[in-house]
Amino acid sequence: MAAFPDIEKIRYEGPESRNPLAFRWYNEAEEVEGKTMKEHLRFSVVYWHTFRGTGSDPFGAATMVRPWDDGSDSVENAQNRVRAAFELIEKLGAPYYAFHDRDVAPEGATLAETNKNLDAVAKVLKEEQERTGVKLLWGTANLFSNPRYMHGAATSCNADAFAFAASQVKKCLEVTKELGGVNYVFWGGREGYQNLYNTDMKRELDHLGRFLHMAVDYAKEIGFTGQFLIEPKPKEPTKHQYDSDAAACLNFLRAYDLLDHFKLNLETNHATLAGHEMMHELEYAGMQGALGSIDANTGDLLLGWDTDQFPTNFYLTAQSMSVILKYGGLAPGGVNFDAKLRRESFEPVDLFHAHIGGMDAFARGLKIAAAMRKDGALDDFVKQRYASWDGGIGKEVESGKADFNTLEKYMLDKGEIAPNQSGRQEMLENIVNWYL
Ligand code: XLS
Ligand code: NI
Ligand code: NI
Repeated sequence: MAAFPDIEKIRYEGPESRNPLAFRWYNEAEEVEGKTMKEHLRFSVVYWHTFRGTGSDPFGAATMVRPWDDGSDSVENAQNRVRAAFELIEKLGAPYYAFHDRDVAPEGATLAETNKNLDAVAKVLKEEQERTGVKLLWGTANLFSNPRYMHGAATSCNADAFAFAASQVKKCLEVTKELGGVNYVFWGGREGYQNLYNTDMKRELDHLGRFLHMAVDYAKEIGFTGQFLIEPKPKEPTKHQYDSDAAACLNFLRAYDLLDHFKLNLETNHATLAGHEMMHELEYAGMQGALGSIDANTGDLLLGWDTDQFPTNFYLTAQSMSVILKYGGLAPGGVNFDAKLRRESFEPVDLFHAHIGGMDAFARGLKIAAAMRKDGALDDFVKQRYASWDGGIGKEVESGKADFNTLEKYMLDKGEIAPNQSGRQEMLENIVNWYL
């Protein structure tokens, strides 16, 4: 039985279309900078929000009661849900999906039973992947929901929690490999702390480093070749999350000699929670060769938590895509909609509206970014702004020829610096608006 019987495959109808169940910008075969939109954007649907989100919040119960879900925790129900999920993903024309082990299959009474449940659901995931051609962008282990992880997983004070988490990641890596996953994500859910009075931070970080090395070793052992990604996020659920932003993650990876094995999965709402724009996080990762993938969503300026809304703002997507294009794209990563419906949007069709909006926003952002890059208005300005480094004293500094003595001599002779020039921020902001 179809989960979405009234909805047909979503088609591209162009910017003039007034059909809310059609794409106005996402035309998967359209080429931009020599690649199709499908190749650039590599859209992915998340299993957790889209198929396990219920709309419950601390003030009220579930609002999203799905007709295909019997509400039980049975393996059979989990398998049926997979079929509904793939119907949606296929009708959207998204080439990828992503999951946590615990979203797709119920936890059993023992680890062995839990693993068995996961295998039973993975079998249906594989069938559906083969039936539809939809692929797995990434798998990840949920190391934060179960109360056993109250103090963290790899950074728990309880060594058994570390061992359990390791077993869970081991299994999840095997399943991700079996399903042909092209990445594997580590989001440090409860890897952080609330208070230093009870926390040995150095010891916890050493353990996290060990844990990730073990994961690297195990991937090698089983021949999993997908890209490993760390997903930064500050202050939620713990006050001090260890992976708080791109810079903190890269410093950690460097300190524990893991830089060669990991890139970053950057999420828009996490960037803003960290006090950064998404563009900053993308640029920071990109310049260090660590731009892996993105969790595409948006926050709400008036609310201070991870509201995980679908992105609809062309300005934001154009900014993101301009940095992504600059660093040569995301592959094998993608644009993963780690986003959820508002509690009031409880009907199945809302899942389509949300994804259509997100996909169109990124397609439009891609076109805007490509148009700006073609004209080179910003690039030329930036290049010209740093022209003093292309020759003379600037070049001597950059090439390592100058030192404090030569610089002092240069300045004593010259007396004062060359006049500064305007940064022209307002003009540049206006130029960006030409393209919107
Ligand atoms: C939570 C994170 C999470 C990761 C995957 O805030 O975004 O959903 O993407 O564990
Ligand atoms: Ni995320
Ligand atoms: Ni998030």
